[in-house]
Amino acid sequence: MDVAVNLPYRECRTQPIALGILKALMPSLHQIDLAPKFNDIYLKIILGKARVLVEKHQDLETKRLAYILTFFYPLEAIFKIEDEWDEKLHELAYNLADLILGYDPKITCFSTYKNNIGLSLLVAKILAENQIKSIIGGPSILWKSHVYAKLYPWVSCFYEGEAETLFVKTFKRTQKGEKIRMVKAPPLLNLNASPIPIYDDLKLEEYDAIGVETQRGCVNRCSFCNVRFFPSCEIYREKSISRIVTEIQILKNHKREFCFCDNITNPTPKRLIELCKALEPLEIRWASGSFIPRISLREAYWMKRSGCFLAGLGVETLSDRLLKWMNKPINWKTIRETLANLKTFGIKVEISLIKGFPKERLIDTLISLVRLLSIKKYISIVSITPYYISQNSEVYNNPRRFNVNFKPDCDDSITHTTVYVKHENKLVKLLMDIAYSVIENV
Ligand code: B12
Ligand code: SF4
Repeated sequence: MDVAVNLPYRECRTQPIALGILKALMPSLHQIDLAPKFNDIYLKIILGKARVLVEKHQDLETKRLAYILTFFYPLEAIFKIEDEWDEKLHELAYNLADLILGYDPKITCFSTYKNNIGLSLLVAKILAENQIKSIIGGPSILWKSHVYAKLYPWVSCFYEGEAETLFVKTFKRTQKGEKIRMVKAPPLLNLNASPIPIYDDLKLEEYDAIGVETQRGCVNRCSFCNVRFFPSCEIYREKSISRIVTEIQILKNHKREFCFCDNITNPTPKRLIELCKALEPLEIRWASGSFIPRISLREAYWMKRSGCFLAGLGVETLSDRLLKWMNKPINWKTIRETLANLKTFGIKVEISLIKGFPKERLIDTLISLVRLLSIKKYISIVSITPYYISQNSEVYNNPRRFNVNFKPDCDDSITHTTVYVKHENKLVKLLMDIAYSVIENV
């Protein structure tokens, strides 16, 4: 039986939607999500390797550390075993391959993120040694499938873009024994034409919430983000409200908690209110991690009425100066009002911040700290992500504007990030680190 697989490490709060779409397109595929069972062990291996590398390379700008900082196991480990952590990685890959072999597939389709692409390549290699073909797709295959095809000859096909348009054709050609190597699939123009995902082989009850897409792409242009260059996010598209309702009606037989797996859940107040009004009669509970903190009292009211219990806000910083550099369409006033409005209706809030954006000065960090203390009562969780340069983002395309210098040979084709040189005053850096450690514990 051919299989569609998701390997660790992928957070298991929601089921992998891509596997649901692959099954809907090709019902004979069996879905296997190995993340819930193996995430912990894989994370332990990544962190073990990270410790070794940090001790070995004091220079935090090395490529290998850039990988590790984004939970990425160094790809060299596919070819050579250097220490006990590489050994553990290979042992895990053999275990995972054994589990997949138990289904006796001829073709394995991997859905990959940058966090599990290395492991997926390694498992695909073991499967290839057993004459099993593989197709690898997902957001880790962005626009450089030709690089992957050259580096990893054992993979039958690297698939760039949305499965809806060319997956079935690609699968059938692979089945016939054609050597395709790579596919650049065009985007699906009408998102309502994406099939309703089927999760027959996954236990949806095991996840915290059921993930649903309401849109793809994003209407904003934040300077640190490259999402609009993702083959699946180049064009902003929305599912119709009635289509979203149909999907949820089917899935709510399994669970009543939902999570919108979007880049942006509130593109406009009109769309958000329409969505909430349509969700209200369904009597579900829902969350989303992708809100722009620009939510009025009326929107907050409808969010609550329709069952919203958690709003994740892309705040990034509380300094207006830095928000302008980030080209984020918000400011301290909209952030503060949004938090108060959500609090009025008892919606829990998680805010995300970026640490170390190139234009960040000590004063910005201190402003964030002081302001955060003043709004502490509105926030349940603060999550901080260290800044790294995403290729094709505005910062990457205009490094001079952001005072960024790249190292030679600094583009990484696999993580789609870039290592850069930062000229920092050590004392300033220390003070910023202290401020962020306070922010983290607010
Ligand atoms: C929801 C979401 C989350 C949620 C839930 C994830 C989950 N379910 O486990 C949460 C909040 C937990 C999360 C966390 C993180 N996430 Co996240 N997340 C997303 C988001 C917004 C949607 C994912 C989704 O379900 N999309 C819907 C499905 C249908 O899209 P898809 O998987 O891309 O599949 C389509 C195609 O890619 C293709 N396809 C997919 N698989 C396959 C396989 C084959 C064989 C083929 C042919 C085609 C194919 O067809 C599908 C249909 O068109 C994406 C952004 C985005 N818009 O994709 C980021 C994204 C996936 N996350 C990302 C990251 C980096 C993270 C974090 C590491 C962030 C952090 N700094 O901590 C963490 C940890 C990730 C982890 N270990 O799980 C990155 C991944 C980057 C990359 N290049 O791989 C993305 C792309 C965001 C970004 N712009 O950087 N995330
Ligand atoms: S950071 Fe979020 S809001 Fe900004 S462009 Fe990227 S996906 Fe859109």
